[in-house]
Amino acid sequence: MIGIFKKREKQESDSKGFFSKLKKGLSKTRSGLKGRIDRVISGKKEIDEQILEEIEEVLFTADLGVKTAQELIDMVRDGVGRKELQNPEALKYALKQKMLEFLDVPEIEHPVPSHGEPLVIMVIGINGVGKTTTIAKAGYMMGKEGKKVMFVAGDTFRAAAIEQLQIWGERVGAEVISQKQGADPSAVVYDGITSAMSRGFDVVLIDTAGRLHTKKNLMDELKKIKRVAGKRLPGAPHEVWLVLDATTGQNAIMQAEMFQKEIGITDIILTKLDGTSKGGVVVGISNQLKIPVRYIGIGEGMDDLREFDPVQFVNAIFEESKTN
Ligand SMILES: Nc1nc2c(ncn2[C@@H]2O[C@H](COP(=O)(O)OP(=O)(O)OP(=O)(O)O)[C@@H](O)[C@H]2O)c(=O)[nH]1
Ligand SMILES: [Mg+2]
Repeated sequence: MIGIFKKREKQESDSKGFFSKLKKGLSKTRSGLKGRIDRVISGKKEIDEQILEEIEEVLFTADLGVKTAQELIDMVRDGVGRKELQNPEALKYALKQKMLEFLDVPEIEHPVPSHGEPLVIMVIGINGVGKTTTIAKAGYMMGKEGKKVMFVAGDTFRAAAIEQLQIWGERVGAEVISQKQGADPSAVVYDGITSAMSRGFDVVLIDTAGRLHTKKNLMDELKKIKRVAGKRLPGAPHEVWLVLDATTGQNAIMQAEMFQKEIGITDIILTKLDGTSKGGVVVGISNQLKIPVRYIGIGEGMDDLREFDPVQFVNAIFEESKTN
């Protein structure tokens, strides 16, 4: 039987070290957003039309996406019009609060495995966004929690993709189920889930291709994998993680819309937040897609994936030292 809906466990995080790493990684985003806003309002006592126009420009070029930037601007103009946002500090505070509101996206309901069944997670996204690395990092994290983790090499398009997953599996202590290059990914997934069920695995992470001959091929293949997984284990894949590369900015929003429409997603994983100036895209994705950003990647190491914490993120951008 498929369980009802799961309540996400809050991951314990070693906040301090991670927060400083997050802050460092987001320094370009911070200077592009908060830094520019500070320059616009510095020394000003009141918000006038010229300031409003300059703020508009900052927001429209901060990779938030047009819709989100517009909503922030409307909020600011409204507040100024109603004389609620008259000084620069109030304006900054209001922007921060509104971004937090956008980032507060409820979990998407999805089936959970019944007792004794593995949690099956399908990981999708276009090529190069960080799917395989995310699987490695997530597997490492789950292994540390005492879970028995399996990786399934569902990207059979390239031999190197299978090898890459095998290397990661060895490194993080996860079992890897694979077949040779060119094998039907759905067959590999079917075998993987069967093996995980009979050998008591807790989690199955399915790696998938990011590029096939055509976009239609890719979508058809992902749909088939999803279907076959559900046939083998009703409810599977319980979660579908879409991996997006933060450095692609607003393009990531378009990718999310496409995968959401074609496949359906339960969680977004945003990688490469370290060093990008386009971190504002997190706010745009959350507000536009209403799919929660579950984890963020801030480096290439196996320890560089963390649960996304909106408060921490906004504080890192607006440079405050508190983590909660
Ligand atoms: N800086 C940084 N690099 C990352 C992060 N996540 C992944 N990468 C790098 O991005 C590159 C692509 O990662 P992969 O995991 O191979 O991406 P993929 O989506 O599996 O790619 P395909 O299999 O080709 O579709 C690698 O060099 C990773 O090390 C991150 O959070 N930060
Ligand atoms: Mg890959």
